[in-house]
Amino acid sequence: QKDTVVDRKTQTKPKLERPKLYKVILLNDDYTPREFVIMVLQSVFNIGPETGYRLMMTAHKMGSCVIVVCAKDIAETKSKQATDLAKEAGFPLMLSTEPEE
Ligand code: NFA
Repeated sequence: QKDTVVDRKTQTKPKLERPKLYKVILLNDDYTPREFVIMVLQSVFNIGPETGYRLMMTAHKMGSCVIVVCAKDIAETKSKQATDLAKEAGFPLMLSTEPEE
């Protein structure tokens, strides 16, 4: 049987579904100290002090703030790590995840 030759121009690229991305959201509360929030952003997300301060203040004023957008498992692991750090220190700080549009 002869090989079928497909013109490169008529070939279609296989379309791979890209995995949905998730937002990690910092939620404001009345009790977690500002400095502690900045420290958690630093240690869990490698976010420096200036950006950390800005994100913390955004959540403080607006009620919540998107910290990072990433794969679902990473988003869930990091939000749990951050929430657990706060829990161990006795603060009610919460981070949640939600899928991007
Ligand atoms: N609202 C907190 C306070 O005034 C600070 C805070 C910011 C907590 C962002 C949680 C998230 N100490």
